[in-house]
Amino acid sequence: MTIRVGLIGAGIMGADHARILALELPGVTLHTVCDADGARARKIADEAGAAHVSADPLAVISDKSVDAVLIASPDHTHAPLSKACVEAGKPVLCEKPLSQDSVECLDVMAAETKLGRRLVQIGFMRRFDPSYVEMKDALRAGRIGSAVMMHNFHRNVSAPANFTGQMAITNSAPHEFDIARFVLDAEYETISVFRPRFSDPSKVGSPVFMVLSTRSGQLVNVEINNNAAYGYDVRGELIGEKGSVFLRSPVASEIHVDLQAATSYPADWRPRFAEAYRRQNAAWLKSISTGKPAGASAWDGYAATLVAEAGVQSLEKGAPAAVAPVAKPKLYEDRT
Ligand code: ISE
Repeated sequence: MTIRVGLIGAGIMGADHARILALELPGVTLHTVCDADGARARKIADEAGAAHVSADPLAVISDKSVDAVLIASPDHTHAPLSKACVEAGKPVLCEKPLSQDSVECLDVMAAETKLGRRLVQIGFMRRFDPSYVEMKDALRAGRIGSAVMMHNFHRNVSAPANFTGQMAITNSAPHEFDIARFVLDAEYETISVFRPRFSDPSKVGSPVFMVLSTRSGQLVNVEINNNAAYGYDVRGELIGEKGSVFLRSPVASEIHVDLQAATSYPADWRPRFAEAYRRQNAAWLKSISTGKPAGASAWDGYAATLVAEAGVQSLEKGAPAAVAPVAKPKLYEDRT
């Protein structure tokens, strides 16, 4: 049995997902590639061996020969398309963030609750990254004692062309909001966002520095610098009462020349998280076969969006903002 996937969005991440499904994972066929840009859809479909292209996401979702849907279209389409998948009874892997508006996340959860089944997995791929997995495992095993703090650094070479407004907080930082919450197994209470001096303050995606507190008393800091210039660089350290876990990024080689030793940085997130994406997508396909949800749920998507919203408020007001979630629906009680 092969799972026939409809891919919505053939941009950077859509193309990467098409490649992973076509070349790296068994038991899956890329059935349709859908994009508003027909030539782009065709190119990605040809590269990945997909037989069909489309410009209509809703037609892909309702197509009876599509078993599951992968959404990698622009952020504002994520929630409505995920909801349409749930209403069509189809499993969906939706790129992060689920939405930039927490009310839309509630809508998706309401659709799942009505159905009585979880069909949405959010593309928080760091949950599958070996270095974060080891961090969480070390904490769970008691090796570093109780968690006290977590430092997070997220640097891009330059802000993506589609960045507007506060997307450092609403598009980039959700990765950290989710992974820290996942590693610590804790919910946030407050967030404070600060903006340091930057030579071009009007530049979209200028840096932000955030401090979050959890309901279990830990502090989490997050630096987002979408215009770090030198490379794609994600760092992190979890501090426990008896020790700490420091993330290592995969580096294949180190060059020694001219009296120096050097390693290189990737230009974007795909090489850094290649293994995480592959494991995430494999887990998604397995969850479709077994019917047992994997990875981040719509509730996790909501949690990240809610804290991002509070972060934007904090930046605007220049004061800490409270993170106040709705009661967790029963459907999301089981953590994966
Ligand atoms: C982008 O959307 C991603 O998801 C990347 O992982 C992240 O590094 C980047 O900052 C986001 O804009």
